Amino acid sequence: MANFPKGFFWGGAIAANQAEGGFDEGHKGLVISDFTTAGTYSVPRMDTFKTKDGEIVYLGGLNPVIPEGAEPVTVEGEYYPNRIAIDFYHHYKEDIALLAEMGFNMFRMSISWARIYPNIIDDEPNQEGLDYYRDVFKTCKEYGVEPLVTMSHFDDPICLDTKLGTWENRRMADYFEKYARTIVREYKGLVKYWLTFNEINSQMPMVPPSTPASKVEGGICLNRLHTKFLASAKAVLAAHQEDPNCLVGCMIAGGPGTYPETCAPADMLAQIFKQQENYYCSDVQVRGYYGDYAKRIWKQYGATFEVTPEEERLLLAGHVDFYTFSYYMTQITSAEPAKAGPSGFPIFKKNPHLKYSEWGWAIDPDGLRYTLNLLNSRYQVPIMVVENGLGAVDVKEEDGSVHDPYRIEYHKAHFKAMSQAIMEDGVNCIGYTMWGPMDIISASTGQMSKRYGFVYVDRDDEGNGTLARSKKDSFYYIQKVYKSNGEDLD
Ligand code: BGP
Repeated sequence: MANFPKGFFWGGAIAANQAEGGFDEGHKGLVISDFTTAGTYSVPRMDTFKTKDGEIVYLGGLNPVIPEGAEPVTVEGEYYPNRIAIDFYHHYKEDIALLAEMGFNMFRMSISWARIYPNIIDDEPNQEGLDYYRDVFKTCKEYGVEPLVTMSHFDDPICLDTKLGTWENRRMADYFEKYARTIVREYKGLVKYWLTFNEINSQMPMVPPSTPASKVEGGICLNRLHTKFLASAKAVLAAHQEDPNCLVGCMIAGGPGTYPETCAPADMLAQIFKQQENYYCSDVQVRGYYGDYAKRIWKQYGATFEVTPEEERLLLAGHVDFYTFSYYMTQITSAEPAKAGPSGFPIFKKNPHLKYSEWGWAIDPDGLRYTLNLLNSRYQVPIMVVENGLGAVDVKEEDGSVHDPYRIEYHKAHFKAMSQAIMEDGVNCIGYTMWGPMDIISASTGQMSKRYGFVYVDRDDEGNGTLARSKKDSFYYIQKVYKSNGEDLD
């Protein structure tokens, strides 16, 4: 029996703000990550702003609240790694050629909204931005690589937060629809697969509902998410109108892969609640309506927004065509709530059955099989794993080689688990795009040294290096796997 079905998509994924650079080129508008400092595993990244009184403030966390009237500011002495990133903006031809050489038949990337509508409310799109992505997609086509394009990957134009009232403003859904319509129309025939918002559930309230801050922050997050659901539904409808052949998916962080800490009933209930939080976004986006448990979550976080009958109809009509998710790790849940770490991410208890990466992420290939099974039985739509990989420190040898057996082992184990889920368990998983096929800037820490790539990029955590690309050992392993449609995994 084959390991993977014929026509399976094999690829890798990047995001504009973590790879492109060219932050002030091509008439692009500014985005929040242009003002996000570098961090480490223990030092959180910060966004730098100047208040209307001239005070410099550092804002952290996943959902920072920008003081009224504050504007982003470049602080001398700070390093902003996303501004140049790995300069995919100028290296895309070389990079896509390397991906094709590895046998990629799919490449997930994102369009930066600010390259298309620098101020969101502009009447006309920015032609330079349109031309840039057109050439990227044409290059993919020349190599037989199918693009999978995320419309929004942690990359909101900054004016959204400073001038347009954040995602709490329901009009954002209309602006997003306009943007989606423009890009789908523009790239019809070049791009068939789209995703609306990357890891939309990363905007879920992070603080445990029992803490006082959660009542304000949590309510705001859920209200903002509601606008994003409306925006996603509008984008799906617009995309289908513009290009009836295109398919639009959602993108969820992590999937519902969690384990109860013990078999105590209270831990099991905590596990179910945690999974419901993970289903919160995908239920709306895939099924077209909020799950019954949403009422409990709204109450816990003090969310007070109304869902109008018109919005209900929109969400139902604008459900997505397929489900995608990022899979890095599983988590432990227990009745005792997780504490928030320095960068706002909760710190979960360690699973004694698993090994952990240098950045503390659980390595759990079987969890991928378990997650795929859960998702398949819940949604019954095609699934793609659109992020997965090992962030690790690589050593470049004198002769330029990089020996990364740990990365090969990681992917091998995940390929095997994915194969079992598909071929033995019957999961309808149609593709896999690992994270960061060439090294890029880490989203959580801003580091280059957290490398996922099969292609090494010469750049360090302070912005030094030639940006030259070279092949790691894993490059040849992946080439063997992808070119054999997963037949040769060893
Ligand atoms: C996901 C994001 C990506 C990516 C990845 C790895 O959450 O969608 O943007 O960066 O995680 O995380 P990191 O870069 O922090 O290692």
